[in-house]
Amino acid sequence: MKKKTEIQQIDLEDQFKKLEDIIHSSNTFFLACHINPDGDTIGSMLALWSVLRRLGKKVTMYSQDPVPQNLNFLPNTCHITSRLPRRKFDAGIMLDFSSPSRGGNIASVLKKCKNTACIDHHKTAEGYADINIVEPLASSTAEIVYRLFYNMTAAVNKREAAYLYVGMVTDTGRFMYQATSARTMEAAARLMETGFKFYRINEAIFSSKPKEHLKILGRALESMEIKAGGKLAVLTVTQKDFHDFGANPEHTEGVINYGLMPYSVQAVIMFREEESHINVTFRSKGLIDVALVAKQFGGGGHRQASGCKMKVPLDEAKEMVISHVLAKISAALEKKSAKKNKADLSLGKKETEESLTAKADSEKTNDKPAAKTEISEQSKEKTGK
Ligand SMILES: [Mn+2]
Repeated sequence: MKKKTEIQQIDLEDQFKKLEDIIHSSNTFFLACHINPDGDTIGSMLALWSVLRRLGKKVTMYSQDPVPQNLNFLPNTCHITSRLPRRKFDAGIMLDFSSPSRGGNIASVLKKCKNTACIDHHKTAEGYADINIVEPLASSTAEIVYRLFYNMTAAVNKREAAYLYVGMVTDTGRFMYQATSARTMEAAARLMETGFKFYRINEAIFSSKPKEHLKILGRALESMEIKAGGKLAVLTVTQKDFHDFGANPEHTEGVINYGLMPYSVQAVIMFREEESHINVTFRSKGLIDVALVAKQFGGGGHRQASGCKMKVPLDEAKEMVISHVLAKISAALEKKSAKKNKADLSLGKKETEESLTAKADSEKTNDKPAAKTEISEQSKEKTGK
């Protein structure tokens, strides 16, 4: 296990170096974010755009879909175009997506790029570019872009730091999800040192919502079905819901997370009925791997957050997906209880020995607390100097 990570990291450093070389030897860049863009893909793209421009490069930022309203406050989003360029580029860099189709209709542009690179943290990344900086352990693409700049010794300015912070704080759910690491916090800390107003960003992103979002949230919560003895929550948002409030799919962002809130729930599925297909998203607390579930239906993502699209009627999609997830949950529970039984059996043998040693230990450690206080006071004195 450890070996594998090490090999992966050596490869990654190699890929970083290759991208750095391409950045230095190229003049024109095509940057692309994924469809239905989020804070990570937009923040990473803006940061890279800004640094490349400071290096004197010509950079085009492309997003097939418009920048979501809650990110519009970011400076320079007006430079993101939704018109597919026809010209050639020295390099095309794709940010935060695991397969080229997630970038929308960019295939024709990629063909005209001398070199292509992908910077991503999705487990299901296909390695579709010439250079693939894919780090599934990273919290966000922004965290990887931070490392790229660090390796390039490109110091980020206040604004670039804010862009990368946006990517990290959104993809980690405010540094809450499991993918958040000491490395993430360290990167965020270094970014904060530039002095941008992170509280303004947090407020703009997390405390301000369009009323359509709140209305859709209400409907989604009302639709909540609890299954698998409380382990699974299912949320459904229909076309009627969208029509009733003049809302669109963008207004369901973050709604799925409420499905994980009931105490016993381990996983949540949200079905969103769109005009041409059913969008299905998954979240898991870890009992089941929802990246695998999504893959089963042609999608992808992470162990704890994933999604897929299905071209069947809503009822059919629900039936297929829910029965698949229920089977996964019961298999996981069976596996868990088999493991526990095994552990209980071997514990039963040891238990008597252990409780005896524990008793003996507690008898001889009467003076332990005092010793501990002494040590901590000593170290306090030390750090005080
Ligand atoms: Mn991301």
